[in-house]
Amino acid sequence: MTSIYNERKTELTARYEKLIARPNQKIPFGNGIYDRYQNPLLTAEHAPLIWKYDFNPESNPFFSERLGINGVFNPGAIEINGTFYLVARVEGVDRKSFFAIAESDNGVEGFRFWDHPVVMPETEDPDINVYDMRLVQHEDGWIYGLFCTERKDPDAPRGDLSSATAQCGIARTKDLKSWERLADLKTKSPQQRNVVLHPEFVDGKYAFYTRPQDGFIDTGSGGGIGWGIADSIENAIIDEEIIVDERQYHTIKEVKNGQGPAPIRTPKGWLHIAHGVRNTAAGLRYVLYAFLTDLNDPHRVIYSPGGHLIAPEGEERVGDVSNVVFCNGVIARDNGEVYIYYASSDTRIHVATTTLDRLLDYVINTPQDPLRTYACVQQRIELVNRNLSLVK
Ligand code: M1P
Repeated sequence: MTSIYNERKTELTARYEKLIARPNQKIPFGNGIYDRYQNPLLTAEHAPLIWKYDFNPESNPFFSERLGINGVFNPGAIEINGTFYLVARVEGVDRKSFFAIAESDNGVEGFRFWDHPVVMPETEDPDINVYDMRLVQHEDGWIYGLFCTERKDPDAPRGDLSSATAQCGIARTKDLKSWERLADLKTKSPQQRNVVLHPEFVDGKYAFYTRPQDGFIDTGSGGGIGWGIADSIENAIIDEEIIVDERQYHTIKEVKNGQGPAPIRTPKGWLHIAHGVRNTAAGLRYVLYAFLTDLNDPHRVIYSPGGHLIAPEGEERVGDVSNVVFCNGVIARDNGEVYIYYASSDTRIHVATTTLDRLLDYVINTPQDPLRTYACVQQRIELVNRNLSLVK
């Protein structure tokens, strides 16, 4: 028995260390807007062995998994003193998600989880599941983590064990290690997901991007990326939500959309990355898109390029929830580099790197979706004709 224990532990440890040390290269010749990388940054296999195995040979003679990990995805992201931190959504094989922090020196490889997952305090109404943290360094000095807290719908009919309510949990920290849980955000919407704190005060108040919706999955009469103001963060209440970016028929955000990470302040406006969802015969398809809002009026869209910025490709298309890319973490460095952390198919985490200049060029110079085939063809013919006059 001890030999099985020793053999498996030694081999699995070596494989784990090799995985963490694996270099990651840019995939050459991208679309000019950003670069993808060969390997995902974090997967279920990146979960430390001490999270999964009982290391005592007497109680675990076969060195078998005791608490398996199903997926690692949808991370919040922040840079502190030159180190890149991801607060990943880690999903156990029991379907419950929790948060855990992984760090890297360069943001594209070498991410290693801390030994202990985040201990997120509960409110009086305990969360059944928590996920998708948006990390925000707010100008009030705190780092906030806003996330989805999910509980069983108290009004679900007897026997319905699937209906749930999603709301926005709020916690804050100074060091990513100890977290103070605040009251959940209150809005008039029965469901909230993809809520994000704006990094600056607006007229001395806290501003939020929201996603009001009627059902847990379906937006119903709701949807769109909303905007609301709260006097306090300790007991945040939004009385009125206005819609910043609406869903639209026959676009990438027809079924629903949601703010990604907190927007990035740029000289030209607030740069947003969001996700849009449409339905297909094969189920929902999630892609990422970008838009720019006014610096002094962060809920007013000033540029809105048509189509997606990132769509699932290759192995990204397959996973627990296939045909999904989702982003709730971005790092914009002082030197102009931008690291977009996105997850594919609710399974693994990737990075796309670019610069603020490239993203602004994309957002400002990419035409809007003209919403009709005829107009789309006209748009493309104009491009072709301009190009032909240049190449002749
Ligand atoms: O499964 C895809 C995504 O679905 C939800 O996003 P949304 O609320 O926009 O539908 C979230 O549960 C997200 O975590 C998940 O990746």
